[in-house]
Amino acid sequence: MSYTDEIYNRVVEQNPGEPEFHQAVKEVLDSLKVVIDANEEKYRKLGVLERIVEPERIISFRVPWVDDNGQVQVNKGYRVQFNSAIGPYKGGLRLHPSVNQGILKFLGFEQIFKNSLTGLPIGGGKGGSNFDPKGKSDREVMAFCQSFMTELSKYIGADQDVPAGDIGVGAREIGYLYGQYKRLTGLYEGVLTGKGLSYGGSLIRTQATGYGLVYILKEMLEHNNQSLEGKTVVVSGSGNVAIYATEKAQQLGAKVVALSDSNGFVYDENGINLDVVKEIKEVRRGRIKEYVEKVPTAKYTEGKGIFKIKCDIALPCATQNELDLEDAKALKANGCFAVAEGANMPSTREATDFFLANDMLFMPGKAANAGGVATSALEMSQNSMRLSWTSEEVDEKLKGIMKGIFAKVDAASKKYNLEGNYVAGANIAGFEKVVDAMLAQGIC
Ligand code: NDP
Ligand code: 2IT
Repeated sequence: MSYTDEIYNRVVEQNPGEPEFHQAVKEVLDSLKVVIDANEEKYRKLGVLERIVEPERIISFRVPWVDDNGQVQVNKGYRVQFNSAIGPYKGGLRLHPSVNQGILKFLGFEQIFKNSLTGLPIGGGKGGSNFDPKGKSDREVMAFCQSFMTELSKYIGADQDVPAGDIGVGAREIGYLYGQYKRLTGLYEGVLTGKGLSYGGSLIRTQATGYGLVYILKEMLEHNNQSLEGKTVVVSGSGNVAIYATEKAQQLGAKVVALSDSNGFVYDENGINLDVVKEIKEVRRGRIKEYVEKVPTAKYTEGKGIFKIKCDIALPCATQNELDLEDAKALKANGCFAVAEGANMPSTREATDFFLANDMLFMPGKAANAGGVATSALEMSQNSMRLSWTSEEVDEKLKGIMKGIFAKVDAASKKYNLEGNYVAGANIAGFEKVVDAMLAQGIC
């Protein structure tokens, strides 16, 4: 049996009940076969793959807090510190009822290669809780965040592990977490990114994941003699990534016709009015179906089905495995020719394989959504220097980073005669830097 297959079997056996983690590991190992086979003896002896699939550390803890009725609630809290070969652990915190250790391991594993692709000195980590922020008062969210940070603060630091936002964690939550970290440690340092601009945040971080997604999409299209102008785009989700992907796609001349949330999706053939969406989602924390109250010509549909809408380009920006084989086939049948993932692993393995087998342009999340964490690393740099860059400066750096990621992914795919397979390219290019750093640092 090949070394990669052997390690995949070992991961399944040793990590029961963690299907998303198995899925993420399998995709990476399948891509790495061409690299590993050429150096199999050396990599086996050094236990490279055994080490890379095992988190350096997982911290799991109790998060007790008091709700508005005076009732004590208890949630599970986690931080997966996956790999620190190239820098301090870096990755978001997710607050969603579906969160469990397996999901955070998949996200932490993806983060290792994503962070490597940015070219910046950041290792891979992820954390979060099964706390559901939906319907909670600001005071309840603060009580949860303070309790969560009371435990987490023992394990993080500006040069150790630097969390940020993810699903359910935005500016409000980062603010409460930061305030509690400061009270507990007395340190005013860059321990979190995605901070508010008045206390050490970076301009453009809020927009960075969505903007970066569209920047690399543009690179991919131009490289393949296509352009974004005049194209019809479907974006799933309506959170941080979806909103700013829509904004940048519109600025660059595309028409975004649909957005969704976990209840359903809206279709607006005239192009989404983003001011309406921002007011619903960023100000009122409402549901996407409220869009049709403000724009009566738009249509709301309850449930799944956003990828059945006719489009040229699809940008899944909600959550893992939201786009399955049936969706992939519908996209192709409707003339969609390019997909770039704003979310982490939004396409199932079957959908990804379908895109690749049918010559669709496909940029996987670990390359396509890396602009968020890259700008987080820029926030860390600014905090260390005690300086702030202008929007233009950060945006220019972000553009350069996304261009650089496309070039690396493209070059790695060509090096192994897999031109156009950006899944293989991203996994290989991300892996090469991490493994080089790991081997240089000895057995650790
Ligand atoms: P938000 O919480 O801002 O928005 C999440 C969006 O996805 C909401 O519209 C939400 O709908 C929807 N969604 C979440 N979970 C589900 C689900 N189980 N089923 C259907 N829809 C769901 O999160 P972000 O925009 O920050 O994150 C979106 C994706 O992008 C995630 O995969 C995240 O890991 C990834 N990502 C985020 C980065 C960042 O900087 N924020 C960076 C890189 C990747 P609802 O409100 O109904 O729950
Ligand atoms: O998935 C991700 O890359 C993020 N949620 C952003 C992480 C970060 O540290 O900015």
